[in-house]
Amino acid sequence: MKKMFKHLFSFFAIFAVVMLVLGTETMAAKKSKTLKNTIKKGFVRCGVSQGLPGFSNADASGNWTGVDVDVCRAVAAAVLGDAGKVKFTPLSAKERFTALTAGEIDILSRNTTWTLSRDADIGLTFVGVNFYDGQGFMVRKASGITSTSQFKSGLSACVNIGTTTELNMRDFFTANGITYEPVVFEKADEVVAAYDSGRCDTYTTDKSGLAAQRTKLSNPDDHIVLPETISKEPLGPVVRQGDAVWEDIVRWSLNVMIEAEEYGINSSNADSMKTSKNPQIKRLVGAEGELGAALGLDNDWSLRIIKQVGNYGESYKRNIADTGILPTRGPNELWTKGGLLYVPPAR
Ligand SMILES: N[C@@H](CCC(=O)N[C@@H](CS)C(=O)NCC(=O)O)C(=O)O
Repeated sequence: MKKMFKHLFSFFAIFAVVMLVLGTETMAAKKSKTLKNTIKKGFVRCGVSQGLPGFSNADASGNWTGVDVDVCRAVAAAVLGDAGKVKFTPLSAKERFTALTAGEIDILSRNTTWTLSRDADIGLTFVGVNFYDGQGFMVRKASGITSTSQFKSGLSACVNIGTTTELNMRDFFTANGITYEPVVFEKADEVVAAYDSGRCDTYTTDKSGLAAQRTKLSNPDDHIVLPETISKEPLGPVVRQGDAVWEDIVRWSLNVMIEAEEYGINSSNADSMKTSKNPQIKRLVGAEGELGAALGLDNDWSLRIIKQVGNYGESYKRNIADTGILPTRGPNELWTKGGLLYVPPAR
């Protein structure tokens, strides 16, 4: 009898030790298949555009830059400790959602508009907004058109397939009783080339897209973007539905960039902010609280994002303002400065 108790005791002791070891093996990584796989692979798998300056664009040596690229770099800094550990997959608008749901990528950060039908679609979860946009039209200056109110039935419009752009354009022309000829292409460069060669009277997409693509035209100065904005295009990163931990990591990586700007924390002063008197600043740089643990990460996850990628303002300046694409922030200014950028508090 005594011997049996002894065996039972050793069995429970071993069981307890095994449970303890398994338990400490990062709780969140266990709950998140995506986080676990990302750590195993050693890089974040990020779906981007096929080349949209300011948002996601590769240079001649294959280095990707842009505000959409920076969301994935922020996640890599948080999860893997290195913003450089990202594998980018260029995707057309049509391909992007399937690539995510099929598991080819783990974050879709590709000027993607958050809409009800996309969000409610089985398989997709939008985590936030990294650029507030709206759809516009570009025309040749020589056409004499300065407002959409001058559009006449029969006009042709170059557009990307698989976008909200196609749908908004239909709504806009229907509402205004104008008949039109959509000229659709899958690749953005085909749309730009078709418009540039005179195949269409107008080129329509998100206004940020128009500003970016205008730089690719043979004579950008021969074209204007009309003042009207016909839709709301809140652009943001998307993850596969069903991995709540990964969803939180991506959402809060973006939020940290925005909140860091709000609190005046940037890539150069982040370390020195550890001794700030403000508890919220201290939390954002990991000197107080346990925000990292809440996401299954270490407590320097957010400090690394700010140091390696920068705050939202730094990313915007580097990618969109200084490149001349959209010199002013417009709605993409912080709420404290009259803009729309307002993220829940990281606390
Ligand atoms: N925001 C819209 C439009 C996104 C879109 O695909 N726009 C085109 C025109 S700017 C684009 O990204 N082109 C770049 C590319 O395909 O690489 C959506 O989510 O449907």
